[in-house]
Amino acid sequence: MLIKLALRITLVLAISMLYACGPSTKKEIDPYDASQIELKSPAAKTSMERHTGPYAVGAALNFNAELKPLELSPVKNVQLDTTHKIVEIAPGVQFSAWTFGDQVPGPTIRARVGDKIHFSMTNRSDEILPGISMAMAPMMHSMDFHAAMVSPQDKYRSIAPGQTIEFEFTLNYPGIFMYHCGTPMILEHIASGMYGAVVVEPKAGYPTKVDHEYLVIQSEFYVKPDPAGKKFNGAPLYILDADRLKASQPTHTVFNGKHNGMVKQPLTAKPGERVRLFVLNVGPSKTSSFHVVGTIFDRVWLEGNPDNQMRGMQTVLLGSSNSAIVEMVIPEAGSYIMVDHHFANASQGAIGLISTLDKSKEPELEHHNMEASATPTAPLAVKGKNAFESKCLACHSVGQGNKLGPDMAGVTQRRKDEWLTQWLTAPEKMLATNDEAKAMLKQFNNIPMPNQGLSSQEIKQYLAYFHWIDESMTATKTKKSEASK
Ligand code: HEC
Ligand SMILES: [Cu+2]
Repeated sequence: MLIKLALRITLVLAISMLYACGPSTKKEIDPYDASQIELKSPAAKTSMERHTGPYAVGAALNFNAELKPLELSPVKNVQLDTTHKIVEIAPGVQFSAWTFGDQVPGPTIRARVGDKIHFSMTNRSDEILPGISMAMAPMMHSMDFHAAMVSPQDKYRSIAPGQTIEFEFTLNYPGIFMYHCGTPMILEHIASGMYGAVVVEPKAGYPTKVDHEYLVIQSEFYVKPDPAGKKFNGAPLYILDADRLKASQPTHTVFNGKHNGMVKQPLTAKPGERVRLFVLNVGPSKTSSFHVVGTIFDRVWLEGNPDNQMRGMQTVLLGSSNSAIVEMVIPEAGSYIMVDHHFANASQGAIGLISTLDKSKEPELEHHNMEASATPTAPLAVKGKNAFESKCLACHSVGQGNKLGPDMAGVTQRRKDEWLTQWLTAPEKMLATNDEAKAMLKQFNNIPMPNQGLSSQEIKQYLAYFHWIDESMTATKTKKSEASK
């Protein structure tokens, strides 16, 4: 009995001692301590043996915004060849680009801390791609991985057309790391499209669970029509504008390589779901103030490393080659707008949507931002636009689909000016007497539009604005169909 009691006391003592001095005696190991990370890698090899076939090969590669889950092999074999190619960066803008893996941005490599990347690349800028026998002189290129810790003189050396370079490195830090061509003039190689991302997960994965993972890369283009008037598929060919590039005056600022690309094809999520965005600002010269209209970033991991955590952020500021993982909840049904909150950049195309709606139901979405970047010049229409934005946007959109009331895009095509004037003067009278108005009321959940108390002069301004909208949209459409001829 006594022995038992003594035993029990010693046990309790031992446990409490463990608790008391546990944290202070246990040495925290810094996961980034030099003893914990791998700094050695074999020398790069170059050869004249060229890759043939596909330009991008590897199970760890992702080609779209939606990322596949991590592929588990500890060595990731990745082949990304360089090509010269024409890519459409905005409707009708065929740009003469240089690529990794034949796309802009290049494919995304997904891996995890401790993995080795075994990389190989053939400079295939000398291959003549179908339809472009035009002058895009083959040239030297190279690969610079921000995810690596290696000698740049060894691994990042430039190779000539037809050459292949191969090297290996270990991923030591989690994050979203840029890769790009490092051949002088680096600025020109990046602005021509030679960049992409490596997403490196922490060894034990992320500390949160999400329903969707998407990649958003922001970048600028600096383009001008080819001075010799060259065409591609009937549309004018655009080339790099070196003057604008040096002056940091982009013509397009975009997400994932395409002007308003994710407005046309929104990322999707359901109400209540948690979304993880891997955001990288490539630049080359602008800063991004990344924001999602309608929600708050629950967590922001600067550079994509959960060690660098911030909570409850409205925007995250990303310099050239900075990145962040942002996680947010989609609160309710709607279209949440991703923008660079430097609105001059957003109006150049850095805009996209995370939508709970079926994208096939929102065919007019793409028009919206053409409106945002354009402004009428006629004074009457300008007044109409300003008045519309302060009095009507609560219930109406222009080209963004129906809200409480109908989308105003195309309204002058559905209704005569006379009808619109009567409607705006006294909607309640129209709802009582006019069959079209009655049908519309039914369609809009029997919510009557309140009389806005507008004067006849104000109504003229709204009509001028609506006509300008529909005319500029037709103009855009005609331009597009000419381009596709
Ligand atoms: C409180 C919400 C609300 C506000 C504010 C509002 N509207 Fe409306 N509007 C509606 C609704 C709802 C309808 C659809 C008809 C109905 O249900 O009464 C409508 C219909 C219209 C139509 C007819 C569209 C068509 O396709 O025929 C026009 C034009 C219009 N509104 C213009 C305006 C203008 C201009 C303003 C600002 C001065 C404005 N509305 C402010 C709710 C609103
Ligand atoms: Cu290059």
